[in-house]
Amino acid sequence: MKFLRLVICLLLAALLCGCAPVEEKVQPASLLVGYSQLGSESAFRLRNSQDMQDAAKRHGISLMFENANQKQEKQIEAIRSFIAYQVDVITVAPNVETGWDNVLTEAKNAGIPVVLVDRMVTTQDDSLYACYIGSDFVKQGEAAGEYLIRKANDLGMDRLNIVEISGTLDSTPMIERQSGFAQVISDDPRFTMLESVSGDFLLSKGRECMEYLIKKYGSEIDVLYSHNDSMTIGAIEVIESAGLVPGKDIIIITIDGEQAAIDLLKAGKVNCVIECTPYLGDLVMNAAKKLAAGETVDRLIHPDERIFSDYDTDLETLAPRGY
Ligand code: GYE
Repeated sequence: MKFLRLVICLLLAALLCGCAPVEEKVQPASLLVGYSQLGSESAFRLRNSQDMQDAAKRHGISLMFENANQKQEKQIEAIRSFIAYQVDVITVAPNVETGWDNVLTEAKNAGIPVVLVDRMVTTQDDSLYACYIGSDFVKQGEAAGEYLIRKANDLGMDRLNIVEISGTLDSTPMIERQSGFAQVISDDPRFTMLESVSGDFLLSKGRECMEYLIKKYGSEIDVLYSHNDSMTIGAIEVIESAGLVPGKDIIIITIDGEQAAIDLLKAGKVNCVIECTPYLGDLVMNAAKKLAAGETVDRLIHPDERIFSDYDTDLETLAPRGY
């Protein structure tokens, strides 16, 4: 009883002197975002994963990160777990473009907005995702074609045989890098596409593809158009083993812009590196915050990207690429 009297007296004293106990400052609940990452197949992908996690921390967002290791069914499982957790926003880098309608409809029915990161999906129902944040891959393919035309003109070459090592079949970057490049060169009679083979964005498969192409076409090959730097690195090992000089006997155009590719460009072993930035985290987290607040965002959000080539004079001043 005495204790109760003491507490009441203390509370009365506090109230009288206006220093009532301060309300516990309630932290706003941080957003909960789910990210279904497709895998770990390249330096680009590893950096994208890290950047998404770093950006979530910078933005005070709780990120549920799931890596599917190149398996679409694991991405679908991850999205279903995000729905069960009732995350505020779902973000996903879809490995391939098809097969998403059912799970994205489940997200829509759960009232959870979806942000596509780095790759698109093919669907008849545009309401299944709020926006796409990533590169314009058609533009990247077009840039590759435009570089090749410039190089052919400067070298005065009237016939060039091309081989293409493409990315993961049915993935947006593979489809659009191939179409963008073809759109630019297909009307030019100097260019012949000998063959396109898929290296699945993997260094090891890039090596296998180049072994196959060199065995089949040998010194007929004038140009290698490779959809990512990892495959290019594997291909260059094979080109050199065959006694050919990369960047001279074979003009090499590659995409991503990882440090290793820039180093090859500086060494003259690659001729053109088209940047495809993995640093999408801040763009994604900004969009997630807006969507969670009920705001709309642009449907397509492309990062700024540049082209590096043997025409550049600033290669020695480039900042480290970070991937
Ligand atoms: O070019 C490659 C990665 O989706 C744009 O996927 C990305 C591509 C990138 O494996 O390195």
